[in-house]
Amino acid sequence: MDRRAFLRAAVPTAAVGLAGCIGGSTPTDYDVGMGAKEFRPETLEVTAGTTVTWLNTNKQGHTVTAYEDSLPDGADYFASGGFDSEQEAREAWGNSSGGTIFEGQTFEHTFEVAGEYPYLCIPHERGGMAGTVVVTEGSATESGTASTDATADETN
Ligand SMILES: [Cu+2]
Repeated sequence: MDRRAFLRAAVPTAAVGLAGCIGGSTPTDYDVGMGAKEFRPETLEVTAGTTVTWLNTNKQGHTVTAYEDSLPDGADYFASGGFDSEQEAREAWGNSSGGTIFEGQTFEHTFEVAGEYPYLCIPHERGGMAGTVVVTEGSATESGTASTDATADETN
């Protein structure tokens, strides 16, 4: 295949991709924002099966790194950079700032197992930058249960 022809053909697609990822405004559809030294909100509650999106709303680089020892039984490890363990994530950060989420970038993780998931930002660990995702049992079909609970609260 003629390489020049291929490149010409590929340019429009690449341009669209860039517009979607970088050229656009900061994403507004996220669950947890990263400030200078904190996650907002610090504690997020979701139902099992929910995909949580973190967005770095700050100029500094941050990480989302799960505390491995605190994960619920059977839960997948998660860390920005895609590392399989906390040790791996910490080593990568120490070696080359691996796993950094830069300004305007997002990180996603889907939580399948109920329980509490404490996590931290490695570069700001000493500043206390940490958060928790609380995953409760349930699915979209349980919205009826939630409204029942709300009604019960009102009558009590
Ligand atoms: Cu941080």
